[in-house]
This record gives sequence, C-alpha cells and structure tokens, in this order.
Amino acid sequence: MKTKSDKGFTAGKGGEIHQSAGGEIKTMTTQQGVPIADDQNSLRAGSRGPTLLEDQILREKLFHFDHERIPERVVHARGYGAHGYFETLESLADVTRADIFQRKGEKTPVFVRFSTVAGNKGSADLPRDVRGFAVKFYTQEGNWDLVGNNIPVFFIQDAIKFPDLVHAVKDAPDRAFPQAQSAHDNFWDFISFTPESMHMIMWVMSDRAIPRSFRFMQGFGVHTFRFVNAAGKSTFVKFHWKPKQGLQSVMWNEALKINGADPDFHRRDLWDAITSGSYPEWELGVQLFDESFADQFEFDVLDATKLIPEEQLPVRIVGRLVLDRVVDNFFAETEQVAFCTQNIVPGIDHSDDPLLQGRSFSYLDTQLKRLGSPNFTYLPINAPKCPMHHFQQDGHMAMQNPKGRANYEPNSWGAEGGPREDPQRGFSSYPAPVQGPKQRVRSETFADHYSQARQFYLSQTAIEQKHIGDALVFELSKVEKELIRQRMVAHLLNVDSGLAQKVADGLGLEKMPDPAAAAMPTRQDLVTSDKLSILKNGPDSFKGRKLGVLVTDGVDAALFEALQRAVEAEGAMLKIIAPRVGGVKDSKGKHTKADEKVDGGPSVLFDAVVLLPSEEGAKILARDATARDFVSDAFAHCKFIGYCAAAKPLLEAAGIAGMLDDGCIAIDAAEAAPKFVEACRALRVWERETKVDQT
Ligand code: HDE
Repeated sequence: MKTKSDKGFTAGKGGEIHQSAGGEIKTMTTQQGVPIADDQNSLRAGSRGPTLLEDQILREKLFHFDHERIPERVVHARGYGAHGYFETLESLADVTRADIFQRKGEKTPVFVRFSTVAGNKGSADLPRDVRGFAVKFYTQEGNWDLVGNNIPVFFIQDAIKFPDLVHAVKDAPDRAFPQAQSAHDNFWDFISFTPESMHMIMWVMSDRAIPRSFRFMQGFGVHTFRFVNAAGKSTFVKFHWKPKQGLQSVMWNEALKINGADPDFHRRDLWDAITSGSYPEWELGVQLFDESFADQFEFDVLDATKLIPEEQLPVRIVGRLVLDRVVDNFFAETEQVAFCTQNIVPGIDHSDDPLLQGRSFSYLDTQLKRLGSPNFTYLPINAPKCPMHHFQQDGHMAMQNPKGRANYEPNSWGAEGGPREDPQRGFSSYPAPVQGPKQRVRSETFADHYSQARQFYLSQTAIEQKHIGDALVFELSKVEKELIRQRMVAHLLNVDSGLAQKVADGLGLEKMPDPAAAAMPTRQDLVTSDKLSILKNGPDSFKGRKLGVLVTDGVDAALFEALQRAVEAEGAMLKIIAPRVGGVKDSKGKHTKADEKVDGGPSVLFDAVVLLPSEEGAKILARDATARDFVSDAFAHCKFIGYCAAAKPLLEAAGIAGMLDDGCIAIDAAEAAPKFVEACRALRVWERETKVDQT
C-alpha cells in the first residue's frame, strides 16, 4: 500500500484564496483570539491516522457550526428586512405625547421586516398569503414596534383561536404537507367553521395576497390603538402605511411560475431597489377618532375583523418611511430582530382589542424561545438607541449588567445608586375605566361576520372580482372533502350570491347549499369604498418597475439605445435577456452583456417586455420553447409587449400573432420607445384577460 510520509502536505494553501481586492488582510483567529496557522487540516496522529480530540481549533469550529440555527418563527418565518428612517411630517402634539410625533422634520431610525405567514424560512416568496409589515422605531423615548400586516383585518377575533388557525394553515402533522399555502383541506375545514374569518378570506383571495413586491403593498396596524396627549386625553388611532410607488400585484398563474423561476423574487426586489438607490417609501397615515365616533360606528372598533372605511374616516398623513440601507448580516439583523406588540412608548397605548391583548403575551414569550435569553434586548438590532438604565440583571448572555453596588431600588446610595422613576416623563397607562363580571364570552357587537366581506367584494373592479372568484375556485378545488367545499359556498351566499354561484359553478357543485346560518343578517346598506381596490389605487408611472428586453446578435442598435434612454428617463429598470449570458453584438458591432440567459429570465420576472431580435435571431428563438413561453406568458399575463418588425416569427411561434391588441406596441423607430414606456404606466392590459382566460 502506498503511504505518504507523516509530514504530509498542506492542502488548500493556493495563493489565489489569499488575494484581496485591497485593504489590510486580517489574521484569522479562534473565538479566543488565538491566531490560526492552518484552517484547512485537522490535527491527526500521522497523515492518515485518527483525528485527535485535542484539536481545539477543529472542536471550536464544529461546536459553533452545530449551534448555528435558532428556532425559526412559529409564524412569519420567512422574512426580509432593511434599515431606514421615519420622518415626522407634522406634529401630533395635540393628540399624543409620543416623542416621535412632536417635531416636524425629525428623522427617527427604523428597521422593517416583511414576511409571509405560513411558509417556513426556506419557502418561496409568492404563495397566496398575508404579508407581515413589522416596523421597529428606535425613538428617543424607547423602541416602538408597530407589528402589522399588508391586510387591515384579521382571521379571528380572539387570541385563543390563533394556535388553531395556524395549525390548520400549516402542513398537516401526519404528512407534513402541503407547505406554505392555504389550498388544502385542513385550512378550509377550519375556515368553514369560522364565519368571523369571511372578511379576511375576501382579502386573502384577492390579489393583495400575491403582491408584486414588498415595495408595492400597503401596511396596516390592524388593531385600534390609543394616542394619549400630555394632558392625559385619549384618542383612538388606526395606523396605515401607503406605498409612494402605488399598489401592484401579480396574477395567480404568474405567481405560480415566479415561485419556480425565482423563489427569492421579493427579497431580491428589495435588495436590488435599495442597492441601486431606488429607495422605497411609504407614507404613515392615521385614522383618529373618539369614543362618540366609536359608539356610532356600525361595528365594534375593538373587533380586528373590521376596518373603518377611509371614506367614512379619512386617513391623515403624518410621516414617511424610507428604506435606504440593506442589512450587513441577515442573521444578526433580520433573523434576530425581535418585534413585540408590547413595545409601546409614552403617548401610545393598547386598546382592549382581545386579539391585541393576546399578542402582547405571545410576542415576548416567543422571543425568549427563539433567542434563548431574556437578554435579547441587548442584541444591537433590538437595543434602543436612546439611553437605557434599569436593574434587570444576569441571565444567559448578560452583556450589560448594572455597575456599582446597587441593584435594587429604592436605595440610599444617591447618584451612585442607579436610575430612578420619573412620574412625569415615564410611561403611564391610560386609566380607562373597566368593570364587569369575569366571563368567557364574545361580545354581541362582534357578531356581524359578513357585511364587511360583502362591502369589500362590491368595492372591487370587475377584474378584481373575477380574481377573487378564480382564487376561491382554485383553493377549494384542492380541497378533497366535498362537504368542506359546500360549507364554504354556503358562507359565500351570505357575502354575494353572484360570487357564490360563480364558485359553485367553478367547483362543479351539483346542488347549491343553503346559506350558512348567520348570527346577524348581512347588511345591504354599506357603501362601497374605492380605497379597498388595488386597481383604483395603482401608480401613474412605470418608475421602479422592470422591463425585460429579449435581444439577439444583430439587435437594432438605434432602437435598443432609444429604449434604454426611455427607461432611464422614467426611473425604471431594464434587464437584458439573450440566448447566451455572455451577451450579444448589436447591428453596429457593439457588444452588450446580458443579465439573464433566456431560460433563467422568463417574462414573469418583468413588468413589461420588449422583443428586439434580429431577423436571424427571431427564427432561432422561434424554435426555443423557453423563448416562446417568454412571449406567450407575457401575453397571457396581460403585460405590455413592445416588438420590432423582425420579431414577427417569434410572435407567430408563440401563437399570439393573430391576437395582438392595444397592449402590443410596434417599436420600429426610436420615437416609439418613449411612447411604449409611457403606455407601460398602466402596468397591465386588463381588457385582454377575458380573451386569454375564458374559464
Ligand atoms: Fe403575529 N406573531 N400573532 N400577528 N405577527 C408573530 O412573533 C400572534 C397577528 C405579525 O417580522 C410571532 O416574533 C398571535 C396579527 C407579524 O418578526 C408570534 C396572534 C398581526 C409578525 C405571533 C397574532 C400579526 C408576527 C411569531 C393572535 C397583524 C412577524 C414570531 C392573537 C396586525 C414579525 C414572532 C417579524 C409574528 C403571535 C396575530 C402580525 C408567535 C398570538 C393580527 C408581522 O408571537
């Protein structure tokens, strides 16, 4: 047998791994700071002999690796965060003493984490799901966490139902599927027994649950909170985030394909936008109201399955949020950030919403489980950026124990005895009078489960109503037990009979069930609200959107350059897709690199597309299945399609040459490029949908 000498050789010492782009290269050390001479080989008895237990460098490295994971969040496990600032646009001193709302123009640092709810940490970005929109404000009087969603209402009215809801939507305990989606028996079984969910179900079946990106969605605090001013007066408040970029969602068939083409679609979008300087921005709005408004409002303001229409109570814009910095380290920041609804500051207080009250127990509790120590508050992402003094001490990973002799108060050690209370500045709860017998009941004022579901549905455009119906048919078609489908249609009859009929037809139900028994009849008198529609609140610009341009060798240089100029002028992004990622040579012989090879850059990843092949290139692309899909998908997803004359064979091969409509725009001269980009501001050609989808 051939053996090497005990001296052996040193593997992995190739000079190339020590080359650096510049700057001082630091010496690698152990966690104890001991310089490491060899990080490629463990310590052995002989070059082929057993590894020695003595090897503290190997043991430290493996030990740390073995403990890298922390439990993922039980819900909202998949998320993506970024830093930014909140700017106060007007002083709200008359209604709240919260420090952050006192001075117009003041900027407060924030960290925001967006998330899906049901999927695990490694799931895809675009299942049909609610999105989390959690904001940590590092104010000068402590951290305020506004832990909201992109939908203004919730599935349930009482925290005691939350574990059941989450168990039902997540994968079944025996088979561990389906994951990261609600299209299965357990979810719809639970929902069909939970009429209070019907309003939320309308939202989740709408395109709100498949947003184009985090940048194009709204956020809501959901619950009613209280503002309290310096005189101790309380005003109820609901919080709204409104994206400056406008609202936008994708289509369901598109979402299914995006999840395969780029499961990181949303996180990549946020990263790309921020790193390219296109900072996403939201306005913070508040709906303010008093007890008398609450008393005369049709529903209970403590019921998280209801919203207050903006037409009934306008949203006042009081600030703006800008995200301008990506994280340095995903784990340290996005994974370790610990949002807690209990994190409120003087001037902001809870209401008696039973969902909110349960949350405030759950969030602190869950952080202890996830982060393993009550000292998670010292992690840089969680620590306040204002002074912090208290007598809490010790515990796992204590990082900042109080100095000096006193670890209690009151004490007689004067200034050295540590911090003292401040009755004026300190947090004080709003002294809302409370009385009543202790009982396990749901208030009768929470009993109307269908009226706002109907109002939401009727407030949508025809195309949005179609999407809601289609989504219900899709989801319920994945349900195996017919009884569950029937129960759901019975609920829909209480929302809108047309919708119920459409879903029953789509499912092939043989007989229409009776309407579900309702605790209260559905109100027919609620006026529709335009603010509930996405399409009525879209953008008026193509800014921040992505145009995918399919090119080949010989691409017309003049058209290509005109298009690039037009996209830049609009503030949009242009991505080049080509048969090879190495790029193409244009008609003037200039070489341009591609961003994607055609099968890695399907049209679902773009908001609109342009086909600019040469005549020869179009013939080659016409024979390529992925290039044909690029075109036919863009058409089916109602996108604007620009094309040059040479693209005809590709349009024919994709089967759309005979169906071209106003959204298919010829770009045969440079002047046509800016006109095409202008047309793209409408984002989609919705009139096309009924032609391409006649189900
Ligand atoms: Fe959450 N929720 N939730 N939730 N939630 C969590 O906390 C919980 C609810 C929301 O990016 C958990 O840190 C209960 C409503 C967001 O880190 C957990 C109830 C709304 C996030 C928890 C609710 C939300 C969470 C899991 C019913 C919108 C992600 C990990 C009473 C207003 C925050 C964690 C992040 C996360 C409990 C209902 C939003 C277990 C018990 C309503 C955005 O504590």
